[in-house]
Amino acid sequence: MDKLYYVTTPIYYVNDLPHIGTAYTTVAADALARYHRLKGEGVYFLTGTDEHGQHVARAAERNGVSPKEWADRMVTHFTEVWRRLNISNDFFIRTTDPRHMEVARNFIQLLYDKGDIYLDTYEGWYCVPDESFWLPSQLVEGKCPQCGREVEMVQEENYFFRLSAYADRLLEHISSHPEFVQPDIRRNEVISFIRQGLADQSISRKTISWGIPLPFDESQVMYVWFDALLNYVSAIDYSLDEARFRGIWPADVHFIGKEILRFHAIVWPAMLMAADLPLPRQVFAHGWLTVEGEKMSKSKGNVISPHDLVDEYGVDAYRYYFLREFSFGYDGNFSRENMTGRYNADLANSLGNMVSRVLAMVERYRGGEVPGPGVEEAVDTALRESADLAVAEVDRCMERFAFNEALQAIWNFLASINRYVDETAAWDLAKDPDRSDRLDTVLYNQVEAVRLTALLVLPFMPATGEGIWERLGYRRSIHEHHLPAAAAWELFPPGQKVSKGAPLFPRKDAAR
Ligand code: ME8
Repeated sequence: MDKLYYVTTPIYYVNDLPHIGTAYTTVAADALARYHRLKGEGVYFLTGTDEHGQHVARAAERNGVSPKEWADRMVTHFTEVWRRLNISNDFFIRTTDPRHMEVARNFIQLLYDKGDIYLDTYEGWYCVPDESFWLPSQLVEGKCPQCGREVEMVQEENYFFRLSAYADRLLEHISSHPEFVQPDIRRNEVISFIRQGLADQSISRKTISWGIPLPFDESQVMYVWFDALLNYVSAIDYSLDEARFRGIWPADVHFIGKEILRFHAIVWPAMLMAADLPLPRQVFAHGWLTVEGEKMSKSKGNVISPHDLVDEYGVDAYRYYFLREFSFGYDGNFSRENMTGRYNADLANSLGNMVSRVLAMVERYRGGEVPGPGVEEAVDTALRESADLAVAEVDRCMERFAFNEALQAIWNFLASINRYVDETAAWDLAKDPDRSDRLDTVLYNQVEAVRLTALLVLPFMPATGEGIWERLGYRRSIHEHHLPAAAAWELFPPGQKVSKGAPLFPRKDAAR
């Protein structure tokens, strides 16, 4: 069997509720996973939660419950929001899963046995919310250089991973595999960071008890980042089921936010090299979203829950907006006005109205039964060609995770369909009984274009793809059809009955 296409999101800390930032990565990974399934490939899509560490222990304490109880309570917010956003993950990993803990212990033991782990004294700063160690020289005005919050002095005997020993190999790998860290700006950042010299990484904590005990020294627990990174291999049974592991690893892509690049593009590959495991094919770091121009933060009270937006716009409009509006890889700014504008222009008008118009015409002129096509004219050829172009272009864009460009290509096709509907003017043809054959062809082509639309939007807007498919009268699921074969023109079976159904995206009042 072919190796599965393996895509991951970061595993999110259970302390924060999921918000539009965490959902951004997850929705993008979902669209990618669904696109590969649409192409008939086997896919493994992983997300989950990061549950150990000092800040989780402290939050639990503040709330008067054990860390595990706290994690159990918080994790339901994640599973619930992913269900609502129609996230099709194949597994949900929790770092408190006994299997994960077993794999993490096997892994660290292996590195210890190979001599890549040693005991030393750590003295430096620690940012608890970010769970990151910092050297005095790295602090910015005495605060965490990452998040600007207070840091704490840590002085304890820790185990260290010989990260420095892998610097040359890492540089070599990144240089000879330009696709390994993307986008290029992140790749350059990683290269210059490694060139400055890598310090060995503390990978255990002595004064913390909420974590995975080290197998070779039960008085210490694994550093939460070492533990967390291992989720990518524990979920697929590294060291437990070799055949399963080899059928999925290496990851095709780890989607992450740019702030956790170093862990994924330096520490993680070095850990894998130390364990003699193949490296992921790519680490792709996307940008950060702001809200109405500001960084999201609990203290500002501007954190947006996906639930609120889904209540307001619906799940597919949510997914569409975030993938269409922002260029994956770069920072972006969320605004409600902008989302409403896109909803009305792109979804209510270009997509929703077009589907309704086309199906209403088949109902009106042919009692809902789609006629067979006749002789092709130039305008029909142009429509068919724009469909082919969209299918090819979407594939090229998805190859490089350019979700917004893929959607742009689909919307170019929708513009062609709308043009075709206007130019062929079925309503005029319907008045002339001599042009009945031509009307058949026009109606058929319009429906065929709607069929392709359903397939193309499916990874981005699964419920919409399914909803259009149903309106097209198919009994078998859209998920049984795969690209590129299903994109061939004239596959719609003449005689099948379609129905207009309810509007897909009712217009929104802009004055909200
Ligand atoms: O870092 N814009 O978890 P985390 C875009 N547990 N993406 C955002 C975002 C924003 N404003 N805010 C968060 C951790 N994200 C670790 C990861 S992985 C082995 C361990 C997304 O809960 C983005 O993907 O802080 C970012 O990398 C992630 O959430 C951080 O989630």
